Amino acid sequence: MTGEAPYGLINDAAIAVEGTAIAWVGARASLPGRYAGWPVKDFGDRLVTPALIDAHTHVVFGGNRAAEFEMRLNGATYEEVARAGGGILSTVNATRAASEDDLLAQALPRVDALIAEGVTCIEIKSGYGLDVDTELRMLRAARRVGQERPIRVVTSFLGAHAVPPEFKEWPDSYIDDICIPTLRAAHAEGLVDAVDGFCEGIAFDPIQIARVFDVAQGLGLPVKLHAEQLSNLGGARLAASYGALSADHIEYLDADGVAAMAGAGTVAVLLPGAFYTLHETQVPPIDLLRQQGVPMALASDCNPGSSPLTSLLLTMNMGCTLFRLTPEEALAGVTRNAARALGLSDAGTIAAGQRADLAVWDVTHPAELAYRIGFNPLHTRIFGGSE
Ligand code: DI6
Ligand code: FE
Repeated sequence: MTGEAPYGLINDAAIAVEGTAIAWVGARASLPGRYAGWPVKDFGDRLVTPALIDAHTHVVFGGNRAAEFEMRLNGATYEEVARAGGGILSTVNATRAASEDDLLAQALPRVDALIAEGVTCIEIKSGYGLDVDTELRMLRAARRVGQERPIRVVTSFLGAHAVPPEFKEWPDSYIDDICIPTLRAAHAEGLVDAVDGFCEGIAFDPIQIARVFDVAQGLGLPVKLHAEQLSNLGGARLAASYGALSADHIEYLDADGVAAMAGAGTVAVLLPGAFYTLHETQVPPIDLLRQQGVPMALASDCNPGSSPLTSLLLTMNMGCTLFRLTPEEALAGVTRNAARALGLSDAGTIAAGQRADLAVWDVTHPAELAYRIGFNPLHTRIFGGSE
């Protein structure tokens, strides 16, 4: 998947893998002589792509929200759901009540579903603890996912996800007295690869997010932001001003925000699972992002409320059907641009020097990956050169 052809496709290709990395890729007829006699794995006429990368997930959390899903479909109002203990705070309560082992055990089946579709790298956020101990416990469980399974885990600290009930009237105090000290503690423990926030009327405003980002910058950590999901607060512009890796959701992003992201090289992470689950009708400004050359990634946003989704293939289909991405953009969105959204330069493409993280598919054309609904054509998943 390099070169100029659509998808960078090479027919009758060979990939030389040495240890955990790709050493050479090209037409089989041009394979350098020094690989003669090496062990060969013949995948026939199957398609090989970079392994998939899920660049935005909340797979570590306690409990689920199926009961609230059912209540709403039986006619309960938002208020009734909230009074019955539903919504994001029900996940905070269930996560606070869960041990690190519980959190890990609950996350692994979700991760396994992703792995079964050829995912070899996943971002995992904190943000359902909203207190020091639980945020740290979530991040420790996230790190352990990468020890328990053959998958690379990249963590994001999302202390600024929601205002916890005990700080309902004092969101600024939550940011200064809990969120920021927790970020420092998590960083000191080596648990944080990036810092995220939720910039929204129901969460934190740009001034509060900026306080968290200032600390991230001081610690040398990259930032990213849930921005413009339900309204436009200028979150993407703020994120871009900090050189953010990505701005995520962005249904309500405007032209200024797109220009700011283009200028900063900030990736647009599109989350069609949340769009679908929330019956959103405002589509992200795909044409503007294309025109301005903003790289677009696609991710599951796997979370118990707005996107209980553990399929990147379905995410690709939704990206095409709901957002009108091309199948080629969808594939780039879960490979090359997903890697970029995580700041990874050694993943997401098939090229010499990259990690040998590959997916082999029982399809004849790459468009089939996004085209089918609820079908998994994965043949072989290769993680760091190993099946
Ligand atoms: N945006 C979302 O869609 C989720 N978090 C966020 O920042 C919702 C999380 C939840 O409802 O549990
Ligand atoms: Fe999210």
